[in-house]
Amino acid sequence: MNIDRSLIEKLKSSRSVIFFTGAGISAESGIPTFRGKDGIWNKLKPEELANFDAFIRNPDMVWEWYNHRKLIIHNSQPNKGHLTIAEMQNHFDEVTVITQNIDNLHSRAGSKNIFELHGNIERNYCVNCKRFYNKELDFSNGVPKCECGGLIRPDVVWFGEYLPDDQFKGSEKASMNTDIFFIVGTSAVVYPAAGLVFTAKQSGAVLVEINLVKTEISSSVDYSFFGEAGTILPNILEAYESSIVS
Ligand code: BJW
Ligand code: ZN
Repeated sequence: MNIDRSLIEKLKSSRSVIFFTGAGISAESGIPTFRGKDGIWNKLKPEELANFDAFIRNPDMVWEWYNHRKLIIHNSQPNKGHLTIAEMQNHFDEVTVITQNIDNLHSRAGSKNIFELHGNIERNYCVNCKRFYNKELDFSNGVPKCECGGLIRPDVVWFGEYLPDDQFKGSEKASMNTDIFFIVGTSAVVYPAAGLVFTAKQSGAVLVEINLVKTEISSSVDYSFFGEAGTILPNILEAYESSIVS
């Protein structure tokens, strides 16, 4: 694969690198994406599953969906894309992962500095008293309830809900101070997460997109790579490493 010389030169002079990731980076681990060719939302309606009103209306259905996805995630492993991003920590002073994914695979791959914009499927909390329940939940008597009687929900961000303030503010600050901003495996249609691309651009970062197809932000980036993240990321790292030794 041909990696532009100018991108490698930019990487060589970079101190800080961000990887902004979406469902596409986990696709090669066997976790379905939301949109696109094999996206789950070709079959299921997001508004019926990923919002609070749907949960209150039909908690069984929403929990069934999350338990199904939990099982897939539990049985999956980080792929070459996640592992290459973690390996970048050996090459740059500051490597930040900003992920929209809830699957924990960046952490399992060894990335240290991670902002999770849409929560994490391993955590749960009571909708009433907000107490956290992070151990295995008991579904033997229907959907799990808190000691206070409230419904327990997954700690993820649904449509119409605010993103965790610390995770979003931290991501914004990092995006304003980075040399290179990689956008990997996201359709970039969900806001405010996708807005970070423009925060980074306005702050002077070089934008690099890796995706199977063109997206909403493709016309705004400096470099585009079309293909699988698990192939392209290792190729970029390899080209960078060989430029250091030569
Ligand atoms: C590969 C690959 C491979 C495949 N290699 N690539 C109108 C305009 C603007 C905004 C809005 C609007 N109306 C409403 C809004 C706001 C709304 C929004 O953005 N809606 C738009 C969709 C229209 N946003 C919100 O509601 C957010 N909150 C908010 O705005 O708060 C303020 C507020 C509060 C109160 C009132 C009003 C406002 C919250 C958004 C929460 C999103 N939640 C979800 C579910 C999380 C939990 C869970 O996982 O179950 O987050 S939705 C879903 O989309 C999930 C994802 O994180 C998110 C983004 O998806 P992502 O990651 O980009 O995946 P895909 O599937 O879309 O794309 C995969 C890509 O990978 C594709 O491009 C493939 O080609 C590629 N790919 N394989 C490389 N191997
Ligand atoms: Zn409670």
